[in-house]
Amino acid sequence: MAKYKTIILDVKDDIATLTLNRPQALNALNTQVLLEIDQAINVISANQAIKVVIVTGAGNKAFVAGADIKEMATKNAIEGQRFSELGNRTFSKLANLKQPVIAAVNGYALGGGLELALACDIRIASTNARIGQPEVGLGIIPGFGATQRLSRALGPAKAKEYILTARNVKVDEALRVGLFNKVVEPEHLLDEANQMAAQIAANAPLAVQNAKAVINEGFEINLEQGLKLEENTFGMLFATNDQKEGMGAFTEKRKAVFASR
Ligand code: CO8
Repeated sequence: MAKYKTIILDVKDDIATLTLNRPQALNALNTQVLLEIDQAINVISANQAIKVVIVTGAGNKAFVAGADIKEMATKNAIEGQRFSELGNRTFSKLANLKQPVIAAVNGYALGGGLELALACDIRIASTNARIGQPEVGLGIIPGFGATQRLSRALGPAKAKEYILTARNVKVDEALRVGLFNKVVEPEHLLDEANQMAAQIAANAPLAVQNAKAVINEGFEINLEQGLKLEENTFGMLFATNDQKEGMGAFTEKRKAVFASR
């Protein structure tokens, strides 16, 4: 089992919870955190038994208060670019993980923190969450994906408003614009995330993973190509035991038991 200093990876049954664990720095993302997230993704990806992943932050104040400003403060242009590349590589790997990922946003999700949440598939937030992209107030632009993922999520006008004003956005607004799927009281956040994870985990794993992959891929290609990809993947799933089990269970009026084959 890998040893981590800045994150906790906890696997219970078929759900993995990855907790960013630097509460004294509001879970800010430094190089070590990003490298450990990358390691954890490798572990999760190799474990067939894990069906869903939850990402959250330690403590009751922050999911992630951004990239580590103290580490970034002395970087030159080359080092800044390298840091952006590391963040983008790590978050794209998370976004492309075959298992679905739920962000449980338990407080501030600013800068790199919102970018981490945007790399997740679903975002559930606690009522004390605050999001924002404060980078232009620090003399930089978002560097871990928001110029691309926030505009794909919200459209360019809203993404530009958030990135150019750098303002903090409260939960009601984030829910209204569709950045959060759900908002719950802080004490219910992890339960809510686990409930949704269990609901996903009860479905055919290959179908769940392919649905995620086809939706993701659809953003990179045109509609015709996307529909073709859907048809091919739909057809491919008829060659799985999960399809036989799922439809067999329906006709036999029993609960399906999926073996992910
Ligand atoms: N980096 C490093 N340390 C941080 C960060 C951060 N992003 N955020 C908080 N901390 C530290 C504080 O310095 C403080 O440490 P210490 O006790 O040693 O002074 C501790 O966490 C607690 O923070 P506060 O005392 O500030 O807590 P408050 O409750 O008063 O305030 C806030 C909470 C409002 C969240 C405040 O901490 C804050 O504004 N933090 C910075 C938020 C921010 O600007 N984030 C964006 C960073 S930039 C970014 O994410 C860019 C991503 C892409 C990078 C591309 C690479 C080139």
